[in-house]
Amino acid sequence: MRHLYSGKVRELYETGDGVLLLVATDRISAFDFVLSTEIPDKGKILTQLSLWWFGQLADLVPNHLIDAPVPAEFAGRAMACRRLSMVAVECVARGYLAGSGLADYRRTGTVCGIPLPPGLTDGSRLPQPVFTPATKAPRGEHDQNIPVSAVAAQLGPAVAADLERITLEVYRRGNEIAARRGIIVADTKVEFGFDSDGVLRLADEVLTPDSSRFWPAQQWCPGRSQASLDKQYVRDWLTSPEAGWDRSQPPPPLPARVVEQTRDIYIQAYQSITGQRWG
Ligand code: Q0Q
Repeated sequence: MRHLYSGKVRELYETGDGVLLLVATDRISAFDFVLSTEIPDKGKILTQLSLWWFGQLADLVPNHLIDAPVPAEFAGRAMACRRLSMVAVECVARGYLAGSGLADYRRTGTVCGIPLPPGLTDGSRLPQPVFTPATKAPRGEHDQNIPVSAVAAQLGPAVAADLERITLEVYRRGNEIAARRGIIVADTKVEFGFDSDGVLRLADEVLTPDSSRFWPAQQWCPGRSQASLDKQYVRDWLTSPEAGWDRSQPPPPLPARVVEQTRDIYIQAYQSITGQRWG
């Protein structure tokens, strides 16, 4: 097996017969650091959630999954995929204002050149979801938001229109399904690639708390940063006096109770979204 890429919390391998394995680890990132403490089963839970979402979205768009065996060492936390020619654009859909979208709005009143109504704030729900593409930044840097016109210049207007349409459809369906379970999907990032027949396919992971902002709907309150469904315990502990984290240094290891609380949240999210019990 050949190791191709390392991401913050994921690895990409290629098997001997050309099958790609998208492997999720138990690593967790916060404040742009990969923490030294792992969350047991996080890789398995998010992989199974992603596989469930691919099934829910199969009528909207073909995907990169193939039915191929996964090595025992990655059991449950790897997706076997066909190799695609990846689209070099981060396809993001936003239904709410946060992160780089909020920063762009505060600076320019727009996101990716799309004018938004005045008076919006952190966590505001947008009048309708917007497609906000970004360039793939080098490791350790943040992606740069770009206008759809730049995607059309790079890939052609037809492909740009397909990326926008499908990204928004994936977001809408994901947010609708999650909302019924009390979870707001504020935004999500999806990746696409072309297969050897030129078919555009949904790739990577989809609608996980690592690729999306998951907010508990009951705690949604525009005007401040929203509680993250999966990472708030980690963030709150890291910024607590108990942690004593010197921000110029890597974060300290997490206490066992924070690890267990976070693992429980991933299990609860999986069970409530998919309707299937974990384990
Ligand atoms: C591909 N990645 C992501 C990544 C670091 C994953 C390239 N079907 C595919 C896929 C997929 N998915 C990729 N390439 C060709 N065919 C996925 C961003 C990066 C670790 C894991 N990069």
